[in-house]
Amino acid sequence: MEVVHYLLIFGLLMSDLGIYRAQDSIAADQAIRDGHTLVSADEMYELGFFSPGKSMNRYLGIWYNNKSPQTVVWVANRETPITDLSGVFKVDTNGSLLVIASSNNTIIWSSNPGPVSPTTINPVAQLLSSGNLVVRTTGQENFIWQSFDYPGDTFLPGMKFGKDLVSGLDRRWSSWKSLDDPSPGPYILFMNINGFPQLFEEQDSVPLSRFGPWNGVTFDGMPRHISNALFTHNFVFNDKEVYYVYTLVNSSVVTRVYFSPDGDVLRLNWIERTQMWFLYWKGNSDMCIRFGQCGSYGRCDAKKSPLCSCMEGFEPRNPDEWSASQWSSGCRRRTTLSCPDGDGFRVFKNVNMPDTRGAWFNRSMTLGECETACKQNCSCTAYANIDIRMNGSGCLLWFEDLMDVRTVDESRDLYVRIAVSDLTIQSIPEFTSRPVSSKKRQTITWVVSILSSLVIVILILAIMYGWRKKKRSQVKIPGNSVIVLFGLLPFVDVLVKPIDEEYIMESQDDDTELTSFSLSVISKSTNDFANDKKLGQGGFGPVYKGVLDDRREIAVKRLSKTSRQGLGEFKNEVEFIAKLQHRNLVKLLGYCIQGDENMLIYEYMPNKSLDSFIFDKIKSPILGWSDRFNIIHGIARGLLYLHQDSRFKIVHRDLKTSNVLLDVDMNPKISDFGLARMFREHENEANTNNVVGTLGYLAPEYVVDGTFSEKSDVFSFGVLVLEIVSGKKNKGFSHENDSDNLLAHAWRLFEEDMALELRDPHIRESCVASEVFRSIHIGLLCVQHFAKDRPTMSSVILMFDKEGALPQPKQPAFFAKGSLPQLSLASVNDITMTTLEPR
Ligand SMILES: *[C@@H]1O[C@H](CO)[C@@H](O)[C@H](O)[C@H]1NC(C)=O
Ligand SMILES: *[C@@H]1O[C@H](CO)[C@@H](O)[C@H](O)[C@H]1NC(C)=O
Ligand SMILES: *[C@@H]1O[C@H](CO)[C@@H](O)[C@H](O)[C@H]1NC(C)=O
Ligand SMILES: *[C@@H]1O[C@H](CO)[C@@H](O)[C@H](O)[C@H]1NC(C)=O
Ligand SMILES: *[C@@H]1O[C@H](CO)[C@@H](O)[C@H](O)[C@H]1NC(C)=O
Ligand SMILES: *[C@@H]1O[C@H](CO)[C@@H](O)[C@H](O)[C@H]1NC(C)=O
Ligand SMILES: *[C@@H]1O[C@H](CO)[C@@H](O)[C@H](O)[C@H]1NC(C)=O
Ligand SMILES: CC(=O)N[C@H]1CO[C@H](CO)[C@@H](O)[C@@H]1O
Repeated sequence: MEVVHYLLIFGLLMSDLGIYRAQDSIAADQAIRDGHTLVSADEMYELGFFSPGKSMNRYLGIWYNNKSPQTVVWVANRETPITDLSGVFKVDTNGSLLVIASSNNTIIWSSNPGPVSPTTINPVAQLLSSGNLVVRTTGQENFIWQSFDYPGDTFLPGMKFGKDLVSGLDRRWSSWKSLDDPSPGPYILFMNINGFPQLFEEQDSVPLSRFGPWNGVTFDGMPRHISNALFTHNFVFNDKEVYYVYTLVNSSVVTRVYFSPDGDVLRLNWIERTQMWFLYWKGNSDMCIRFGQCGSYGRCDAKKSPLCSCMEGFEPRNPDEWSASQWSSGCRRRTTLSCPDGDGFRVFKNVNMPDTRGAWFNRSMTLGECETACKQNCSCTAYANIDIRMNGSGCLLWFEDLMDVRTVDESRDLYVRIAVSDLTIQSIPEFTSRPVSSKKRQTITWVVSILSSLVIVILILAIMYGWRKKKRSQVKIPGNSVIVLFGLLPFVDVLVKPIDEEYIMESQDDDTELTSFSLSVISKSTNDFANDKKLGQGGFGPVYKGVLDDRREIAVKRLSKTSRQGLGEFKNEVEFIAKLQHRNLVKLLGYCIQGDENMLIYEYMPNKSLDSFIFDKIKSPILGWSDRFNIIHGIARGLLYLHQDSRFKIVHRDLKTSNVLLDVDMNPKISDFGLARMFREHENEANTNNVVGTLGYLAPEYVVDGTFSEKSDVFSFGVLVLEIVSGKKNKGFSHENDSDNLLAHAWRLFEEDMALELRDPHIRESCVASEVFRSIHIGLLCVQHFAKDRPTMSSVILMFDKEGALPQPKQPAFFAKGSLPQLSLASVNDITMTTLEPR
């Protein structure tokens, strides 16, 4: 059997003999030099020196053998690179692993296995098939040292993630600084054992997200199906250690959990057919995962707008901030508690467990005992079971304000102490609230909860059955069943580039799961792309209306086959829109990729785009002031979401009337993300040589310098508001006074106290003068020349919602007609993708 280990691949320098061969272990008299590698017995992993990304530095690391691009799973000298090719890896006779720069004979890194007696050991280092680099005494099983105890940014099957309470060893992850630099970046993920253990992600020691606590089946708040297909996982929590571990069901599956330099937690699977890593699951995808998003007693629901609401019985602590989407101040009780007699407990269903860092627990108590314990202590704010299996067991008690409560799909009860007078407030039906005193209600609650757990069990069984059926029907495709299950396989070729190019598709959440439509279905639904089904021309190709067999109406965006630039936008659009969910953003239903066809399928917007109303002589009168005001509001909220509320900061870059679609009820939805750009957390501004967008909506700093930021969207928003109010296009605006454009005209009227003159004659009757006036005022604030003078979208929303005085706008950009930029493309049109050369 040993022979198998000695495969000839690249080779290893047998120090004295000079023979190169591959093996999986080295003894104390051997060394691995830069250029040579160790390979694990199953040939899965390889150890040697490498240079990450564009860097020239050399690091000792472990990566997947035979996978391209090189995917590193562990690095020894993360912070101390070797700058030349003189690196040597060896085992010291005392059991230490050493990385040495032989050009100057310096020890760059050592493993320091702790107190090992040098006389008794005869150490050997071995790269196991699990990817674990271990040191042991020859012939003995237990490890003196193992790389699994010092994880970096990759979590492999069999690794323990958490704390050894006896030795104090804390196995936490830290992301790389960048793809070129493996030294620890700002993000860490670790097991926080204060109170009841949970996982925390921190950025520069500030909590970013929280996962857990473990509920017996999975981390609370995570979908349970995640664990089923590929691996089993477990959480061990006893006097000696607290850790999480996962084990593959079929060891031939290649999967890893990766902590990216941006702080994202991703599970990636290797797909042999396409030779690519495929994103299977992403840990922190929705906005509610941001720790404390809604403050104390706030409840976050990613599917709702606004994101945060107060838990029933609570009200915003600071209503002004709250209505401006600044939720961090949270909520407070409507009625103060009068413990012990005036309080009861209200059941909250479908919520995850609040932050347990300050919680108390006992794993053998029943829910009844738990209730008694909480009732007896007036500082106890809530209680719940720990383990959801077997009808629930264990007791968690909270003594502080409840933080980080999110709405989740899994049913789980949290009992929160509330004044009796608040128990019946709002939507929750009578029987779910339970005053302490009422025996009768208690019985009802029991009956109801037994009934509802039955229903849930049946539901779960039904889902599992359906799921298994789905799985069975798809397993035929060799090697890919796992991915097919999650529905996005066709994207592998087109969209999922290697992870270092940051093309990431989310696929895990049933609600955001995109459907793959077949070409024949789409073709049929659009009458074979008949001309009369054409709705218009989008940024990268025509858009058609379709009707599916189930009568659902769809809009089909078809990428022109000739457009190379279009493909980039197409990918961009999918990348963004799939991540975003908001009432005022258009919803992507699925895609169709077959042969050389690339299409995106959207919900159909029966009332077309905003420009088809406001600039149309016949339809313009239909759109009265209240509709217009509502549309302005909706666009503002959609934009605020892009800029601030989503986990990412996104600049749309092409906001205009034709990109605002209207649904049945004339609610606006922002569409066309082909040009959108994502900003990193601390990035505020970017620069481009390729100015794209549509004339008339572009901010001056963008046209002139190519600089864009959220403030360039604010500018476009301002133009849009003035257009909606006036019913006139900014581009091509004409007026008896020839020297004015729309912005200058609006400003002049405003200065002369005649702002209302600007309004569309069609809204004269329906308008509310104060609202029109305020809209013009805010519009003018948004189109000010200097980006720094323009308000952010959150202040725009505040300005709309409140009555107070507004600042005086300064002169708008492009004040005189002649100052509009002279552009190399003179015949520009309203279609996106006007490419301008910045001066
Ligand atoms: C030895 O060489 C390595 C790699 O070139 C370098 O990183 C290190 O700083 C050098 N140490 C000394 C003491 O010169
Ligand atoms: C083992 O040897 C290395 C290098 O000689 C040294 O740095 C390390 O401290 C030693 N470790 C122990 C446990 O003696
Ligand atoms: C594991 O997966 C491989 C490849 O998909 C398959 O050939 C093999 O039968 C599986 N083994 C088990 C035990 O399911
Ligand atoms: C936990 O609760 C059980 C049952 O009530 C009790 O016997 C046990 O002592 C408790 N343990 C602790 C640590 O409080
Ligand atoms: C209530 O619980 C808190 C926190 O565990 C504790 O400090 C306090 O002594 C308890 N009060 C009573 C009356 O038991
Ligand atoms: C769950 O509760 C029901 C009703 O109290 C009981 O009949 C059933 O045996 C319980 N199941 C388990 C696994 O404890
Ligand atoms: C045109 O603008 C000039 C200032 O540039 C102003 O004096 C004049 O009254 C304006 N005319 C009309 C018709 O608005
Ligand atoms: C104002 C307007 O035209 N509204 C229309 C929007 O679309 C729905 C559905 O087609 C129509 O019923 C409305 O009249």
